[in-house]
Amino acid sequence: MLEGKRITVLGGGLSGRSAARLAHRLGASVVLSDLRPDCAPLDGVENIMGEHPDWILNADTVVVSPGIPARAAAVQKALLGGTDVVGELGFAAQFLPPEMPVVAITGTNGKSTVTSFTGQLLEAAGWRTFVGGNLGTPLSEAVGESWDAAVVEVSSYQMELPGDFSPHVSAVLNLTPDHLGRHGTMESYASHKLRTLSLLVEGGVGVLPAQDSLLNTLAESFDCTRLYFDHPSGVVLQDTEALIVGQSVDLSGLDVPGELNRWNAAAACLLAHLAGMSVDKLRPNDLTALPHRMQGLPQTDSRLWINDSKATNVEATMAGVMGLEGRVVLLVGGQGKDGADYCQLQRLFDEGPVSDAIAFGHAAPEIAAALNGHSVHRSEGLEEAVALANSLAEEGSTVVLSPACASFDEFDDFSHRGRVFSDLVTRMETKDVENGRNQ
Ligand code: UMA
Repeated sequence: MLEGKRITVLGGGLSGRSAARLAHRLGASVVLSDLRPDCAPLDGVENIMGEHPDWILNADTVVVSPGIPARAAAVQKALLGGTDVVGELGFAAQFLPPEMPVVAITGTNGKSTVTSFTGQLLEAAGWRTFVGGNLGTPLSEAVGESWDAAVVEVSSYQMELPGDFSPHVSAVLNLTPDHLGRHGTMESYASHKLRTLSLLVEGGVGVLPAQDSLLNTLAESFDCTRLYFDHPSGVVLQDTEALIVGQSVDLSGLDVPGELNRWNAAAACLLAHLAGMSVDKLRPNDLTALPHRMQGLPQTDSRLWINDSKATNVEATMAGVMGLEGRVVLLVGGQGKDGADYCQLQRLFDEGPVSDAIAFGHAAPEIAAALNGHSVHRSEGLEEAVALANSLAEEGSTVVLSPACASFDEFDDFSHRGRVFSDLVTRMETKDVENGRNQ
């Protein structure tokens, strides 16, 4: 399909390697280039590591990894030279069968969970479903296999050079400031998120949160059918069921904790239905959480421990923790982000379920000050925080790690932090059992 074509791929990470392998498989002569001199070479392609020299930009197509901004010198030079320049997602999308339903899911928070849930629902209902994109498996990996549907998490980075990516359903879950270092302004960030609506196939459906007036105003100019989360035209939650365009789906046995997960499950039911699955085949009670995202850990006593390490900003922590029930001990902290407003967390005490918070890591002093007047404890690092939570949490209560901060003061990334948390909880519970606490 690409015989005789010269394709240059910029970035030798997950997505770049996957695009380069795909282009090679389709017959192109491929250059893979990464600024890191120690980037591992790929078989079957020309590897140019340590630089992006000008000559590699003289190609039929330059494929750009999402982590490389469109304003980067190499990308700008390729564009100025008239070369076809496309992001990895758009490059892969042109090789997907046009009739295969593609669901694009974006937003600031929750998009990985809703992507995973939508994929799980379609799989469980009998459709072979590709689940990936920003979530981890590049879309290039979907090409060449036979799928009934693709559910794709889309980042604002991937929407800088979207190429022919054209979903059948596009959901924007929510929008709060993020990635401003890359996009410069909130307007620019928002316009990249909303681009998923402008790319819809003819007759495609956009889904937005009914209550978000900013998103709805921004989306007014797009000429597509619109449905809404939290609205009878799309999905509403009612006690133990979700109404999907008016049809009931039972959520009474949902095994993922918290009100936020109930919403995520309901949203996923709507998206799976819009992909073409009939509502009566949807089984949300069998959904399992993604690691580190409101993930309930195996219980050994009547207390529930939740790993929400992926909550790296205040909004994500508010959304996850506010919907928990019973008495909640919150572990919050890590490496603070510029401009974070920890005072918002007060609402978790005043209007939400939090009885005690344990602030840990670099941001602990700032968080403790913002929560002055509430029951806030301080600890150096996560290990000490877990031990303290163990002594504070009574029978029947919930302990949630939902840090509202980045992890880099103590860990490699959020998943490292989440794994350490799970290990600490397991070790502590084993010790408790040995010491007779749980007998
Ligand atoms: N590089 C260059 N030239 C440059 C800049 C970088 O060669 O000018 C090289 C780096 O040296 C590095 C490579 O590019 O080797 C990294 O590429 P990348 O950052 O695009 O990373 P990938 O491994 O390809 O992962 C990407 C997404 N990463 C980003 O968007 C930053 C992954 O999302 C995604 O899972 C993966 O593709 C598969 O689709 C991660 C992410 O953090 C999870 N996303 C952000 C988020 O969720 O907030 C948007």
